[in-house]
Amino acid sequence: MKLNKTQIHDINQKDLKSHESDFNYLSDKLTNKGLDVNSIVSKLKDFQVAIPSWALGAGGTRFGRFSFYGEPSSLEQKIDDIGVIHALTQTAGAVSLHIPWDIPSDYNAIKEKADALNIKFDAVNSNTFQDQKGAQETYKYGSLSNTSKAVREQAIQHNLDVINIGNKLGSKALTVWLADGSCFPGQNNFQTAFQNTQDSLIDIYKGLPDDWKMLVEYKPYEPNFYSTVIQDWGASLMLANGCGDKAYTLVDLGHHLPNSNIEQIVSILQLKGKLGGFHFNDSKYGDDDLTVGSIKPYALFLIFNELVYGMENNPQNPDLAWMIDASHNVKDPLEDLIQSLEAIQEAYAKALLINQADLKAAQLHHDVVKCQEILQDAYRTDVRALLQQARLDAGGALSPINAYRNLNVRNELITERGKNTVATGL
Ligand SMILES: [Mn+2]
Repeated sequence: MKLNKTQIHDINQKDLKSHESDFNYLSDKLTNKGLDVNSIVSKLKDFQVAIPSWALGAGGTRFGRFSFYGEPSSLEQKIDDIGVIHALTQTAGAVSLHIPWDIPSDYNAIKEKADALNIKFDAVNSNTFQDQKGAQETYKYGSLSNTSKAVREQAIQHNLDVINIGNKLGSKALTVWLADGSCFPGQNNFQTAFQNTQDSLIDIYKGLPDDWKMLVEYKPYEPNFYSTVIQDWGASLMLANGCGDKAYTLVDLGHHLPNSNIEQIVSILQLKGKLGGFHFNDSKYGDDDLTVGSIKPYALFLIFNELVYGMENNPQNPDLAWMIDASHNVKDPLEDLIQSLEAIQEAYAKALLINQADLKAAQLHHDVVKCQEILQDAYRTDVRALLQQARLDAGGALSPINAYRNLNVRNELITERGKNTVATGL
């Protein structure tokens, strides 16, 4: 299924008048505060977030999996689905592939399809957290950290293969997330596991093309419940530093212990020029992979405040790889991704409203109340008209969810693909 601009344009007509009045009202208000509304709208238009190839089907848990029907059963169909999301939101102009779940069978055909839908290939993700069909060695007791050299070599080779696949598609980054760790005290020697991981990452790094980045993702627990080899940003940063300039830390919102100050983490990593990528989701308890902004929207805004500050003040930090890393059981996955994209844009837009000069002045005068007023004034502003304007300018939908429903996308997909298709992934 492919949406065209005319369909979206027609649906927009109904809400155009009320949008214009909302936008003009907000635009006047912000302009009076000294903000450049055009520049904010243009930044929102430029902000693109990669959709992971595994989020387009219903996510399962270890207790079950409930399909939403019409799921994509091939990489081609996954790209089609991202094309639908991108046509509506104009924010999802990239895909992040998971290997081996999504190895292209015809590289040129996939590239042409993505090109036609305006979708780029963002970071490629390796998978050494489950055994692959026909593999010689098992990752049951770890991959890059394993005490067995043969296992480590197999895992290193897999990552090199992933780089090779990504290279053929135009990707420029490899994301490494390891499930490696231990479930019980005494099971692993922490130092051996860490050193093996460092040595393995260095071997992978040697195979990285010059214009590529390696993104090292961390996570405190799960699937291992006593220790994880790359458990936090400190471990990730040490490993990245041990590899070289092209290796960076990747922050995933859900990969923190409760109440971690994630905004402080991203801030300091940008200061050190070592924040490489960011995975969006939301969580109540752990790595819940819930829709972005559904549980802690204020925390997301505070993170964006630091990201915006970093993007403007830290030239030593490269452009970030943005990706949604969420997937679950109870929503139409495409609607869920649309909601996530909206929440990301909303937090970004609010952060762009913060007057950084005023905030700095209030900080210098130790005016704590004023500091909070500045942040919360931005947070309490309803910025949805800015998001709508950015989408409208780019040919997207004023309300992507309404348009998705009015165009009957899910029913069309079920008619096209049937009820029994299953997307590859977890
Ligand atoms: Mn992630």
